[in-house]
Amino acid sequence: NDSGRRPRGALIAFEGGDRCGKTTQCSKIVEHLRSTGVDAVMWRFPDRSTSIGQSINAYLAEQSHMDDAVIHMLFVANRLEKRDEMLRLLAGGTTLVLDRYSYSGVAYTAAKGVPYLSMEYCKSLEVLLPAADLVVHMTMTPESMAARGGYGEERYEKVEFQSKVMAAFEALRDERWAVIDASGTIDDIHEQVTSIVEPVVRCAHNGCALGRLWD
Ligand code: Z5A
Repeated sequence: NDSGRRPRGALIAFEGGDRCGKTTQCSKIVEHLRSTGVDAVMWRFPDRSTSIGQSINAYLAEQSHMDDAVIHMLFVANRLEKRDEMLRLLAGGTTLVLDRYSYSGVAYTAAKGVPYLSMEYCKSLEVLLPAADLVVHMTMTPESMAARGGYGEERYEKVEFQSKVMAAFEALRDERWAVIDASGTIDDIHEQVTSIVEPVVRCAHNGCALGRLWD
C-alpha cells in the first residue's frame, strides 16, 4: 500500500435470482479469505434482525401487505441503517461480503413495473451508499432456480417475476460486475469466485478507492 493510508477492506456483493446459491458461495469465500489471513465477514440484505428488517420479513412471508413504494423505502432504510458500520469496517481493513445489496433493491422493485418506481428513481435512493468493488452476478434460468429446495416459499419466488428481475440485473451491469453460471457444482463455482475475488481484495488493500453508487 503506497497510498499512505491504512489498507481498506473490499466491498463485494453477490447478486442473482432466488435460490441461485448466493448464500452458499458467500459463506465459502469468506471461509477461504479467512484461511488466507484476510479479515472478512459476511452480511445479508435484508438484515432481518433489525425492526425494519422484521417488517420486511413479514412482508416477504406474505404476513403483511405494504404499498410498493413503502416496502421499497424499507429495503433502502435497512441498508442505510448499516451504512456507518459498513464504512467503519471497510476503513478498518475488513472485507465485507454481502449476500444481496442495493442492486437487488433496484432490480426487484424495477421489475414490478410500477410507473413511479422506475429504475432511475430507485437508483437515486441508494446514492448515500458505497458502490461494491465487485458484483458477482450468479445467473441461472428461473426454471432451474425453481427446481432448487425451498423455492416458492416467499413473495417474489415466481418464475415469471424472476425473469423480469434477471432483465433488470442485466440492465444494471457495468465493468465492476462478473457474471458466473450458477448451474455448475458448488466447488466449481467457488473456484471461479475465488479467482475473481482475490485480485479485488488485493486492489482494495493496495489503496484502490471505494466508489459511490452509481458513479
Ligand atoms: N429483495 C428486495 O426486493 N429488495 C432488496 O433491496 C433486497 C432483497 C436486498 C429475500 O432475499 C427477498 O428480498 C428476495 C429479494 C428481495 N426475493 N425473494 N424472494 P433473500 O436473499 O433472503 O432470499 P433468496 O435470494 O431467496 O436467498 P436464499 O433463499 O438464501 O437463496 P440463495 O442464497 O441464492 O441460495 P442458497 O441458500 O445458497 O442455496 C439454495 C439451495 O440450493 C440450497 O438448498 C443449497 O444447498 C442449494 N445449492 C446451492 N448451490 C448449489 C449448486 N451449485 N448446485 C446445487 N444446489 C445448490
